[in-house]
Amino acid sequence: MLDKVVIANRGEIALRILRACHALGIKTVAVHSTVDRNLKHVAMADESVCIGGAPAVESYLNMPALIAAAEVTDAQAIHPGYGFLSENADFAERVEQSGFVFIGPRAETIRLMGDKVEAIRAMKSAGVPCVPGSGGPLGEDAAENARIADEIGYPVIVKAAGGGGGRGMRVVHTAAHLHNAIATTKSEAKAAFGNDQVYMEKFLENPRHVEIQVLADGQGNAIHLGERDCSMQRRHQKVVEEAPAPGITPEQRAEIGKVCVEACIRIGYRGAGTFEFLYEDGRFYFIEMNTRIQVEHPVTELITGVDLVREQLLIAAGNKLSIKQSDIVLDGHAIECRINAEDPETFMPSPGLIKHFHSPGGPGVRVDSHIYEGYRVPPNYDSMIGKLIVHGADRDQALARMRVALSEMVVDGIKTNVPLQQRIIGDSGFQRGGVNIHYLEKRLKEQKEKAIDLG
Ligand code: MV4
Repeated sequence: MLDKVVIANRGEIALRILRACHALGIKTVAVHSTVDRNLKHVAMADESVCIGGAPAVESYLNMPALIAAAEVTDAQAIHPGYGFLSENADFAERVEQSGFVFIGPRAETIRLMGDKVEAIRAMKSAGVPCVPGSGGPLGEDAAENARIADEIGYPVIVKAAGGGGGRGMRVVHTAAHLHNAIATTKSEAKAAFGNDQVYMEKFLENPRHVEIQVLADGQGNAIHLGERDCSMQRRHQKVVEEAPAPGITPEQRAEIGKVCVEACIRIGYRGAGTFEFLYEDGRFYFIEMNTRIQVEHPVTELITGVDLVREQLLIAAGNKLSIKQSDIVLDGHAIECRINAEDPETFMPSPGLIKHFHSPGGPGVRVDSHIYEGYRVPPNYDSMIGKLIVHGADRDQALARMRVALSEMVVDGIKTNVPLQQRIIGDSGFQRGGVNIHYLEKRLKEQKEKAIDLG
């Protein structure tokens, strides 16, 4: 087993990783920026190291400082959490070259999945269903690109190979706009990612976002832990996630899950990973793979009973997977509401001092949060201050528990999106289940127009 782990992150996920380490008897090193000395996990860690200034580039993105923190504390491994350097292949490589274990896939795998053209190529050849598309980067020949788009059928979407997560993409509805859209996406991609490669896919108009969680040991063993539905999003930021996805049958789950497991084995995947799919008209279309632990991992934990961060640590220590596919039995339903320090109407960040905090509780209620009374939310980072996750025997019970839990949650001193989450949980469309990725933005737009109507 590992002896000591550096937690190269902050906030709720740093605390989540710390707890998993301590439960395995692993010592922890918290690293933090100058404005993050008062983070909860810093107080709980065995050791802590200040790695730089408030801007993330000086601290949580500062590779030499993070590796130095592992060196001076004599740690063996670095857990990157999510965001920051978690999907940076160069960081993974430098961590390993410095003699430490990167808790995640091999650098080569991260690099492969970071190039969306190569990721799709690899997945397609491993038998994963993908969106009909160019099957490779677009060239300079306008007539050839027009032919590809005609064959796919409009509308199409032009995406940057270096993008992902909603960055660097453009929908094209007619042939007249294609050439310009490609040129613009290319030049934006060059500036944003230093890579002007773009590719084309059929634009799916009303899909759901359904993703499959996997675990693999890099020694020939892999399992899937079912799916999550993350369709409730705004501007590519997930707001509510749930597992299982409404309406997905056990047969569909087993089929797509098996495909993902076989792909993991084929590419020698190691660690926790997520296959992102668009789901439309009963079919799955692969779009991207995430090579990190994800924000929404708790909903999978609650329905499977598997501690995913513990499994990441065990795999990184060189253990074979101890869980078999037949051990994975889904129990009930879980829903997660992300709690953000933001104005629930304008979505403007709302950092500041938390004057009062009352955490919800009761059966099937989990709160993953680092906040406490007297904690000051800094303005420098993501506005997520925690996650409220509930489990129920079925979706209705989970919804009821979330409604009560949200009503118990008190965060005073700053604005939070709790009122927005209450509206979502009370919404008849969400209660029915299976809404698509455009649902929340449509409802918000309607609400805004209604407010104007009323003067
Ligand atoms: C798409 C799509 C429709 N058709 N690809 C946005 C985030 C990135 N992961 C991929 N995205 C999309 N790709 C095709 N071929 C629609 C989206 C999309 C989206 C996807 C998942 C969750 C929310 C979304 C919001 C807008 C657009």
